[in-house]
Amino acid sequence: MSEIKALLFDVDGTLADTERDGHRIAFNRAFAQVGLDWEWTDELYGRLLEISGGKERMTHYLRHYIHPDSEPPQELLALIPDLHAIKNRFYWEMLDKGEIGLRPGVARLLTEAREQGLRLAIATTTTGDNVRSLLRNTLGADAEHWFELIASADEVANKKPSPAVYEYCLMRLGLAPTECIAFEDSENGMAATRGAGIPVIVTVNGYTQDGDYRDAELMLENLGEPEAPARVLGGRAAGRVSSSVCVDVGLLRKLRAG
Ligand code: XBP
Ligand code: MG
Repeated sequence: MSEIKALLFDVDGTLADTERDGHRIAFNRAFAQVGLDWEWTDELYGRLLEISGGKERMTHYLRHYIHPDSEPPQELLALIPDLHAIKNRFYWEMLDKGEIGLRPGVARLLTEAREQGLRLAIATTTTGDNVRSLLRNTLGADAEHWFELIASADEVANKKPSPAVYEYCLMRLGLAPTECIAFEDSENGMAATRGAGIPVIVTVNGYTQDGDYRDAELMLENLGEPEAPARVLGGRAAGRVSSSVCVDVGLLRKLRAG
């Protein structure tokens, strides 16, 4: 069994709960700013999250919810890139104001992994600018340099569930899939890791908790903290760990040892 050399992190939903109270709000502000009466409620956004990528999500909404029976007007389709840029500006504003924090255990595990010499990378379908803004505002000015690689929609066009972003990480890091562990929060994310052959730990959130994560090593409520361990909800290795855990490098090595 190979030794763990790198941890690969998804961003939205995994490092932070950015979707419901971050991107969703920012999308709605962008719609209002350009005079569209679209409103993505909490419930609707949960359904739209099936589509990875903000531009793809808006295009899907336009085609399937606003114009289900005909081709949407060209001017609306052409507006999507601008809407996405406006949405991201509202999103950065929220991050700059400190309105979005990291999920439990994330800062702790990243810090410990660095101390133990593990390599770190990001594998996301959002943009590099969004990742850097989140890292800067939650972990500090130099946090983007904690990661040897930020693989985002800027580098890889095919979004999750495609394994492309994880395959790109493996290629850039020069590692075999079994030398890595990925962290994801959703079925699309897990499918991307599995397509690349990388073992995955899934920390679910309100939008993703009903998914099927039997192929994950562990399905958890979050990464846990020593004083507040996270409940183990499923996964292939669930029988080999306690009913609640704090995910640290020791636990990751234990999982790997089988
Ligand atoms: C999640 C996504 C993204 C975000 C919005 O990415 O699918 O589309 O919802 O970000 P991941 P953008 O979980 O892979 O980090 O608007 O930049 O796409
Ligand atoms: Mg995610």
